[in-house]
Amino acid sequence: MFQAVLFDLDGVITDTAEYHFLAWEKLAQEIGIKIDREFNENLKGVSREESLRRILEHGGKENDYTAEEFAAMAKLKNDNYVEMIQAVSPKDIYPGILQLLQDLRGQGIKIALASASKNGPFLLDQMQLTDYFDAIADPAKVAASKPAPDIFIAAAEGVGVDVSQAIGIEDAYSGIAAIKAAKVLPIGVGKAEVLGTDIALVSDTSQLTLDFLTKVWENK
Ligand code: UVW
Repeated sequence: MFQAVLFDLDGVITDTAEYHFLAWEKLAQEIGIKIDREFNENLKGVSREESLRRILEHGGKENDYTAEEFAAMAKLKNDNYVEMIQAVSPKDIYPGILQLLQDLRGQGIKIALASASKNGPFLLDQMQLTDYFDAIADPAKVAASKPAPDIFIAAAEGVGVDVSQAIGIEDAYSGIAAIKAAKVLPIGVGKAEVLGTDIALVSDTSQLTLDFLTKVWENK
């Protein structure tokens, strides 16, 4: 049996992936770059700074700003995003997630957060989920962001479980790549076209039951 589950947050525990998109779209518009939901797939699971780099590159403006201007734009996006997430509450937890957390706890399976977002701890608090988490990996302390394995390795270390004994849950391509690189067993929330055909997938979080995770683990 697996000993830990390492969760991404945005798009797995709640719908903040949408708020990230809206906040990036607003910032991009302000600097004359158009982004759409298809392009946004490239930003999912990616750090704030890397997301901004990708947006500037997309608009051909990667050489147009100083380091100070870059930092100011990242801050502007985050200020806007933080304003949007003030209203997040337990009502915003995705279907099935609370039950899964309770069932994992009941079985003594460790739970960790492996999110690239520095807003992760605030969001867990808003949804009253903090107490379910045995560890929250700090994205500011890992050397490389997803698709590098660092945040998943840090999350497993945080709960004292070897990566070979953990399951990772992600909705983003870069996140699944990070889970695989960490040698954790991946489960994807989303479509095979985006996440690949070689991993266990659910189309929505209500299918993320302890029973499902156990079956995926037994068939690995
Ligand atoms: C991400 O966008 C992933 O992180 P943050 O919430 O820190 O901007």
